[in-house]
Amino acid sequence: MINWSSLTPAGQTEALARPVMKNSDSLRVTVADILATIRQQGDAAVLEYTRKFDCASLNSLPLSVAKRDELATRVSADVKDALLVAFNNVKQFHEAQKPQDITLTTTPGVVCEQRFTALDAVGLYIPGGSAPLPSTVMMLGVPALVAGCERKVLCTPPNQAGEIAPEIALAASLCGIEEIYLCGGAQAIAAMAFGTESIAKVDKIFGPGNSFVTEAKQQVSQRADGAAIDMPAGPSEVLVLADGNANAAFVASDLLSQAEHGPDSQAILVSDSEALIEATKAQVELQLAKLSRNSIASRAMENARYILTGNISEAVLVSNAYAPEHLIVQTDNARELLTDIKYAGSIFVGQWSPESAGDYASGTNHVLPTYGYARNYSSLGLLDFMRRFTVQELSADGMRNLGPAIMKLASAEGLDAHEQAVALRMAELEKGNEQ
Ligand code: HSO
Ligand code: ZN
Repeated sequence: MINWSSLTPAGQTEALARPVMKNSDSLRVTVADILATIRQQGDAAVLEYTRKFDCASLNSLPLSVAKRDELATRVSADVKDALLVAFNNVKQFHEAQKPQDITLTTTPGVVCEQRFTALDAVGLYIPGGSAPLPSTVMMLGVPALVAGCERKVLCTPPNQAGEIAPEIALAASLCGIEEIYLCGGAQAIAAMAFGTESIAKVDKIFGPGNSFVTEAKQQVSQRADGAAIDMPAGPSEVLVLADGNANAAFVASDLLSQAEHGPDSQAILVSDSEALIEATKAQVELQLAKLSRNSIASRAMENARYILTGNISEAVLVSNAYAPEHLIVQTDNARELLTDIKYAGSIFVGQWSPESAGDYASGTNHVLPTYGYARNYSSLGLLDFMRRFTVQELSADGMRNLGPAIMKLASAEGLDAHEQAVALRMAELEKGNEQ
């Protein structure tokens, strides 16, 4: 247990430090090599990497819509019902995010507009790994569907049978995803960013992944011939802020839901109650023993931090300093703390709001800024699948009214052609030629 007020400022920074990310030079070089190979050799290279890492017998990257639908029929009825509940809530919440266009007259005769349009082609990356996540297909696919993106491309590594999990297929079908390619890792990111014979290039790539995927996303986002990306990523994390009245079993279960994602997951409890911290630790031991992913969760919990503060306001300051991906507030009057909470990817208010609700089914998006990026990045939403642009129109009156200011500024910047573009029009208007 860390006693916050006994730490020096440097000690406090250290107590909240995240693990150093392994963007080693060797990772950078390996990924750069993969990207270059895919750009030169296209499908053949993607297929070769996929045979090496995922499925030795794979002979083609696309998974047809017919196969998607056949796989989807294998999902049990109750899982299908649950997926539909989640799909409907996520869809409702993202539909409510539709932005309003703006039309404004700034000066008489000068009209400025802001409009929104869907991105044409989006690439959705779904990792393979120890747990295939159909929930993530929905978190990426639903906003793409609601935004109206013309092409929704999903890349995910195949299993050894050269297929994908039936739940992934069903989630893809609910979201209207028709282009599915059986590939993963940096090679999949490269294929979507640069395009290959069978995978046409996309405009922006979304979704979580391992360090290779994250590095590949960073690299393609820096190239003019690459693709934009959703956000930088690091290991997933939760910070639970709880007082002495919180239910220790609930708190422990929230820490463990994060821990079971991966050995590098970060779980932090901040509380003003020593008794709650002790009770939570005991609950963690009890619950951990029964988890099927016990070994993953135990490794993550070795790095868990329990921080004791003098009061709840100080606990909020600790949370703000950490800027967690998920913040769970289990205190009396939890909602009242919202005004003081500055940085968090998503906030779960009160004891009946576990992270699992947002991970699966409440409606909010579970793709969130990790690694402290909650300070300057937002949770994924509809607008990430859209582009904003402006329109303007000046009438003759608008030109008369605004022209002098434009000419003054152009001349102050020494940009004669800019000034001329207005002066010529003003001269025409002075002659009475308004057509
Ligand atoms: N907690 C993860 C999302 C997830 N949880 C998917 C379960 N399935 C990152 O926010
Ligand atoms: Zn989760």
